[in-house]
Amino acid sequence: SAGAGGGAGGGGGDDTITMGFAQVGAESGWRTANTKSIQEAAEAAGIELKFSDAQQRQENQIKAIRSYVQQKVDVIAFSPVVETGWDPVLLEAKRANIPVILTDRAIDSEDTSLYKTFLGSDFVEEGKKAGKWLVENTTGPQRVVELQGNTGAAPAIDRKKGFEEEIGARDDIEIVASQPGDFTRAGGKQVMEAFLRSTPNIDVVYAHNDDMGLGAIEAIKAAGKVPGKDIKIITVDAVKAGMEALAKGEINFIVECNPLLGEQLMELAEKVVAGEEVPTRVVTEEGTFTSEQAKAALPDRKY
Ligand code: GYE
Repeated sequence: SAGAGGGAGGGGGDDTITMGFAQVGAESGWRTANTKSIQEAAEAAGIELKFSDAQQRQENQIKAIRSYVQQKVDVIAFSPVVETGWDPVLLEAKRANIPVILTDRAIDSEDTSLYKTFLGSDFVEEGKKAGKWLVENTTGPQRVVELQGNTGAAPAIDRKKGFEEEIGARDDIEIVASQPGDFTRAGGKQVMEAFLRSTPNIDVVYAHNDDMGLGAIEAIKAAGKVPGKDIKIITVDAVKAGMEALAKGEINFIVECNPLLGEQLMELAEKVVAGEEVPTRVVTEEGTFTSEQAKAALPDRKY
């Protein structure tokens, strides 16, 4: 189905699948790797991809989804920038009989008929792994500052929740400040600079992603302190720049979050378009890294 004879894209006529994908943005190394994975997997599967970047704004994502409905794509996939507020636009897709796949991030809606499946990580579990490391690898009082992802995003909400659950095991670990740094390096740096001015005796930074942790490293160095030693750093993602900082000892522990979802997404899309049953939840498998493990893993790291 090379599109000969009037199949002007948009899911009509031939058997080429057209997918509309509404991406969150390009805020982090994770997101860049995720976008690349989706574009490459679509190409490999022969799926025609319409791709949009919402620059971390929900209204842009809603507009993109609406335009995919108008273009009558075969399937819509998106990674919701925040959890709430999706019902109206997803109802439009449902009424147009266009299946929706959530990828990477979930939505908060009572109506589970609005999407076919959700492919992505268990963010609560990631937060727990971060908290568990801190509980098991430190002694004595720990004053923690937290750099959150963007307000209302599933990974920000869940990574906070899982972390808090685990550190509850120790009375002497306390989150003394917590602010959103929007999953960006610049955001992490700015919030960390403010924390260093306002909050005495910081022992630990818990950043919801590598990029914010890398921004925090810059702020800590600028304040004349040694990242990884004077102030310990725990992050989530395990992108290359994060792993390099971990190998150097500037980050102490990283919880992995796998961005390479493209192939699984295309497989799910093919099934959903063919009307086959798919599981309603597909969880990504992932691990954690210490500094030694980062050194060993880096040479083969793809992103
Ligand atoms: O951890 C962060 C990105 O939704 C899992 O979004 C994703 C998160 C990822 O900006 O780096």
